Amino acid sequence: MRLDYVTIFPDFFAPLALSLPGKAAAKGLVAFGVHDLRSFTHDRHRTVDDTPYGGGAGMVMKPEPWGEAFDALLPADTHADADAGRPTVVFTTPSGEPFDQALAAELATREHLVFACGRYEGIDQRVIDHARERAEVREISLGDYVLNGGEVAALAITEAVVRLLPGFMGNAESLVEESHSAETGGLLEYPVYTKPPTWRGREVPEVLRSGDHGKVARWRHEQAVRRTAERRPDLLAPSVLDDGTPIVRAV
Ligand code: 6GU
Repeated sequence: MRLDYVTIFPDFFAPLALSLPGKAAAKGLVAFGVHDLRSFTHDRHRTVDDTPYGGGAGMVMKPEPWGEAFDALLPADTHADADAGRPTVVFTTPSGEPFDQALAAELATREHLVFACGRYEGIDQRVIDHARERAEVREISLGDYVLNGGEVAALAITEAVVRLLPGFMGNAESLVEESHSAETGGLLEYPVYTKPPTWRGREVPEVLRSGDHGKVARWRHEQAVRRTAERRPDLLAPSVLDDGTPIVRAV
């Protein structure tokens, strides 16, 4: 997989050389390219923003540097209605579709991701519309809060995607059991413990030291359901229909 980043803050992407993404690059599983949007400007001040048409606060990112960046990073060839095999351009924006594990898994199937990191009040809409003629376009948000720019979001999405690539994780099982995987029914992870058995007066739950694998599995499932109900009730299947009728499941 190839991943490119277009940004006015290339230094934000230094961490790609570290940790898991860095190891994946060293193994040749992924290749990263970081591109300074200002290198696609031609004026003395390397201008990337301007005032919004229609008025209002803040500045909007100008279309021309983005167009040149896409000319450099995307094939000119357009198969307007066939996304298969085209690069995917990810615009990081608080007004995008919410990022989740399913979207990470979908992006992990792509050959080429290009992250367009917006700053200021956003990017001229024509840039997004133009990109759709040359690539699959996804506008993605990390959640319902506002970051100053899309760089940190692009890094977060990268880490979630790259760790799903075959050959990336040392232990494939830790991919299966973790929070939000479809395999655990979308429940949050149960609490985990390691040695010592007593630490600062706190004991590891007895069941985990019982050696009874069935009992351990049941305890973990119960803990996962309890945690999910408390912290993320939205992840649990509804227990009543819209009209209030209880849903009864066979156990
Ligand atoms: Cl992807 N970008 C920005 N700028 N803010 C965000 C976000 C993305 N997701 C949540 N807030």
